[in-house]
Amino acid sequence: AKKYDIDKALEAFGIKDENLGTSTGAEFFSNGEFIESFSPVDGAHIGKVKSTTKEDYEKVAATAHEGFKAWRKWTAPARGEVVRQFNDELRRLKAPLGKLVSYEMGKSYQEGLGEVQEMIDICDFAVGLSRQLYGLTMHSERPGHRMYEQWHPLGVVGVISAFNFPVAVWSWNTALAWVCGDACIWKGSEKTPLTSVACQKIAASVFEKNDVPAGISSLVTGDYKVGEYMTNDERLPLISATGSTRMGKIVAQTVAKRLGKTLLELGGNNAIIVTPDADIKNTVIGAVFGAVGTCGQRCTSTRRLIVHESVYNQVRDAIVDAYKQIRIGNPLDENNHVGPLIDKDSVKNYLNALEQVKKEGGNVLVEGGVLEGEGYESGCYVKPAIAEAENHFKIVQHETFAPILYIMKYAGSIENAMELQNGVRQGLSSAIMTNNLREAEYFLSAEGSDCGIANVNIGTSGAEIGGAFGGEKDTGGGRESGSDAWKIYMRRQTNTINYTTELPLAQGIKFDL
Ligand code: UN1
Repeated sequence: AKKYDIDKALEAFGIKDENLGTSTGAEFFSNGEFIESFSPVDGAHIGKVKSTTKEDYEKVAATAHEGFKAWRKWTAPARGEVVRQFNDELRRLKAPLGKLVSYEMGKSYQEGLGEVQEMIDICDFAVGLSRQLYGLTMHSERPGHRMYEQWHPLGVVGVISAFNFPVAVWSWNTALAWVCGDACIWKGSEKTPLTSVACQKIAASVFEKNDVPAGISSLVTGDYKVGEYMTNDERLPLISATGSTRMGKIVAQTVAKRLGKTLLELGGNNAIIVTPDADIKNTVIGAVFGAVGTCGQRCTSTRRLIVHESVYNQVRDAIVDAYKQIRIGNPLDENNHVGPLIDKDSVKNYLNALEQVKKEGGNVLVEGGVLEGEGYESGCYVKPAIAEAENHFKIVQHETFAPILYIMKYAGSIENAMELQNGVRQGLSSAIMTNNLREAEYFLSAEGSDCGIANVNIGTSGAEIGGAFGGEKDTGGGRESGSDAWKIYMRRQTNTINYTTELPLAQGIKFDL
């Protein structure tokens, strides 16, 4: 296969020099150590980006804060127009950005394109939203009074995103926050620093052309220490963070200490329930894509398959059979379904999980393992595995960010499957495969799935941007993307206006002077 020319690819975004890493939009600067980026695709060193020091961060936060004061005075549709132009650039750069995501992160090129498509979609959504930041009006209990609420820009929003969706999750937050009138400081994953720089360059070019104040799109780079600058910063009223539950608990506590707000999108442990009335063909497609897509590194990846005993053997055999067709290899080659894991630490976690499930009594149906030889030199390519396991196993209760699918049996009614599905700490995505209306409606009812996402006859992953995205319990409770998720990026104000010559008090209180 022809080697991917990273220098040429980066040129598409205007990335040339090496002193990249911290930016308020107008310029890149940094005094920190270099963070090296290695591609999991071929192990190549593909670039380096400087990390953000405390002093750098101070400059970014101060600029963003100043920028916000000007940006909030722009009308929302005018801010929407900037996002529209940003979206034009995304459409123009969809292929190179999708490829860069694929090369730096390791997901298939199709999925890299899909991720950029999510950016395009959320920008479209945000542009429309810029004319729909509606508040309610209410009837006052006092005569000659009018009451309504309005939504004002919130301030500087901190966005901490993960390697697995290195560009889309940033845009879910920023596209909305920008039309809402906020400035954003983004810390992307230190595992995918080049894609962050590419996004920042695209935004900066459009923002500059439109004389958007400096700091409205800001980028910081680094590990958890840079995240701590953000979570401790009182100038940031909202921190939106995507990542592990462990990380989310730390972020939540730190931000809560200063009474800031958090939007958390943390781990999942997503299951598909397969009932006796399931369409087996669609079940197989949904489950296999859910389990092995993005090499099992989506928050929404299918981790568990809960299958009714009456169809268990049939479903198990069909899925094991489907795994034989999976092509693992260079994700830029469109013939491959599955690319590498993000890095060797991740490979270690994958191997540990496989060992653990055996130790706990699991029965491996499709053996895993690390691939070696030509095309697999990075050491990050692994075989998607399936194990028969029980829900209470420690390893099944834990989210392993890798293509391991646990399959388990349920007997009797849908209630039993529901108990298994909800019997984990995480609550992001869930699905049921059934053509039985009663089962489907039960699954969607108050007694049903306790997840933020509950699907019927589709898998657990691949949510559209139009809905609110997020989940309950250890998933953190946040909602981003569509529906009314925009409200968290604004502050609500209730206004009461008296247009009479009297001053009546609420609750009928008399106060005569
Ligand atoms: C994530 O894994 O953090 O629903 C986001 C999906 C994608 C987004 C996943 N649209 O699978």
